[in-house]
Amino acid sequence: MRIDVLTVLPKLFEGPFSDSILKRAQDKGLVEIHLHNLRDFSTDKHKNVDDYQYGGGAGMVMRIEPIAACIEHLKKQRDYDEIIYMTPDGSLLEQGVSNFLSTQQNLMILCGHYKGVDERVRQLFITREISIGSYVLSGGELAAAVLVDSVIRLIPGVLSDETSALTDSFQDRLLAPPVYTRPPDFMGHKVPEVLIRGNFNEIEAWREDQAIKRTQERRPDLLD
Ligand code: 6GU
Repeated sequence: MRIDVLTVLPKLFEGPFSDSILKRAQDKGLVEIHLHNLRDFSTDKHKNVDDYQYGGGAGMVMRIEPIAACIEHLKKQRDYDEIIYMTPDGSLLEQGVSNFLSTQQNLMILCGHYKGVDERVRQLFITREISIGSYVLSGGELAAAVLVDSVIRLIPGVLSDETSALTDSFQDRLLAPPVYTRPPDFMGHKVPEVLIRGNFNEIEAWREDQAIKRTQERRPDLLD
């Protein structure tokens, strides 16, 4: 998979993309992440990427020209399956969307900033608008990093334990059951007997039961 990220703050990605699972996925050649600084596509003398909004009001708007130039530049080189805009008014990111995106070849992700992008960018180029939750971030960058992480870990070969992505919270619309490791007794707080006994069927049934209980208590909306 190839992911192109369009941003005014490429530095924000250096941390999340250069460690752990995302680093390993890139090192293994399973994913290529390319960062593009929108400022490099601005043709005015101050390399401005934003401007005042028509009609007045506080906050700058990202201009269409640098964004269009960057998108066209990339589209000339390959076809994109999705051109995603990260925005608080997009549709809420859910596991199913990450699952779908993980099967695609070429993704482009545009990070919004300031008051967002000129509406015509959305009309002309964007195939999908995604928000990661009902709160406002300073820009789309951290949200894009969240999206990229959730997608890349689903690509076959990225996780060392191939099955573990399947037992994540949300993968079957249930939260994950509790997990334990040694010691079996920590100052009187014991690991549940059923896990210690080691009967596979019994453990599976217990986990299922715990997952349902936990989901009922914490995220009843997932069960609807
Ligand atoms: Cl995608 N962008 C911004 N700026 N804020 C957000 C968001 C995205 N998702 C939730 N809050």
